[in-house]
Amino acid sequence: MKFIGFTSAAVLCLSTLSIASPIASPESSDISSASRDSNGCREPIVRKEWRSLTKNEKKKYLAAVQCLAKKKSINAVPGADSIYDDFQGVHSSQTPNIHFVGHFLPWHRYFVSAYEKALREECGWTGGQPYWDWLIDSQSGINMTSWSIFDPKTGFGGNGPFVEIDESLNFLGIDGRTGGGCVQDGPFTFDKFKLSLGPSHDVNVSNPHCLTRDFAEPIALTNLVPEVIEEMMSKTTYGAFARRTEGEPSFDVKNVHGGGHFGVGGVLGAIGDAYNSPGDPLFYLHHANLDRIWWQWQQKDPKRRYKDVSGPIVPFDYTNLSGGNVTLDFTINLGKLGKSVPLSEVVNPESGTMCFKYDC
Ligand SMILES: *[C@@H]1O[C@H](CO)[C@@H](O)[C@H](O)[C@H]1NC(C)=O
Ligand SMILES: *[C@@H]1O[C@H](CO)[C@@H](O)[C@H](O)[C@H]1NC(C)=O
Ligand SMILES: *[C@@H]1O[C@H](CO)[C@@H](O)[C@H](O)[C@H]1NC(C)=O
Ligand SMILES: CC(=O)N[C@H]1CO[C@H](CO)[C@@H](O)[C@@H]1O
Repeated sequence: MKFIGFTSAAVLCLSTLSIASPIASPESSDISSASRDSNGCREPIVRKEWRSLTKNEKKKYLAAVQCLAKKKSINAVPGADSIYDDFQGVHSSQTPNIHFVGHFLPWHRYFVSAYEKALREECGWTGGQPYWDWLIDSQSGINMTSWSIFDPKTGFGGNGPFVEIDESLNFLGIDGRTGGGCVQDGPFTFDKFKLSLGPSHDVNVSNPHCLTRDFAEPIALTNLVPEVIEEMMSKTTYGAFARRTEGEPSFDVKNVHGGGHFGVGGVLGAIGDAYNSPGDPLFYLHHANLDRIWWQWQQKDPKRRYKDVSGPIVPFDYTNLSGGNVTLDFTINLGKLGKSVPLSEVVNPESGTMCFKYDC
């Protein structure tokens, strides 16, 4: 499958829809309009693929991210200097509890939605949180260094320069890393964008530093593949779907979540650090795409799937040997960035506390 040269939004969506289909049935729109009516979500924000934004929209979005990184922190964590850092800090401090659990997808849906809200309310962004459909790139045959998402003018800038490391630091065995230093072009170079949190996991101290990337093209090309999406989409329960989305903390089993994080972040890149990954603005486009795939999966049987959550409360406790499973009453929070909500308010993006949908 090759997707070279796709430019229009209508065509873009085919890349996963052909897999995600069937079935945006009449039933599905009944369900979502019903929830809109009861919740006042009449005009959901529409999230689009990065490429389908106009040049001007791209410019405005990137400026809004830079703006958030200059807005004074609300002290969600002590080491944050900006609101952008607040988001990274909340993710970092909750990292041990929000990965390889049943609420991985709902927590990240809520988190990205709060970020989208901050971009809109604090920094004048008027659209939805864009997503990055990495399948279009991974299947294009184009070298990763030339993927349009990394364009210095219309994208997020590219790789960092190569930094040699002791292989003992590469505990996941990441293949083919090519960078590791500060991003060198685009809107997020150190003169335009500073992070205060990371690379340590201590959210109490501010350590102003640059955004790093460490492209590992073999990881991106082998994990961001249609076969994995097909496997995810074939699952009939949320528990199985969510577990297949996260995969395992190893590359023995291909997975798209890790493919995005480690393909771009390698060993030394911010987005490859489980704690500090939201330090890379691309995190939000990657997670919006994962969220979209969950949404597409939900659309196949909305009546049932908007109510289906399961999976362990304790990380990796897939057999419930220690902590039980999440239910719709299980609560998640974003610290100072968002009130505590039950999963029932997060499972449907067009009801509860949120009001957004995807273009496809
Ligand atoms: C992509 O470009 C880099 C740098 O020029 C090169 O090392 C790498 O082999 C290329 N990848 C592919 C799949 O051709
Ligand atoms: C950060 O500060 C909190 C209290 O403000 C404390 O409980 C925590 O241990 C500190 N973390 C580190 C890594 O020092
Ligand atoms: C939790 O889920 C696992 C896997 O589906 C299942 O084996 C286990 O019985 C569940 N535990 C409870 C308490 O529901
Ligand atoms: C077999 C087992 O350990 N079951 C546990 C699953 O989780 C619930 C809720 O925490 C416990 O009460 C069970 O003992």
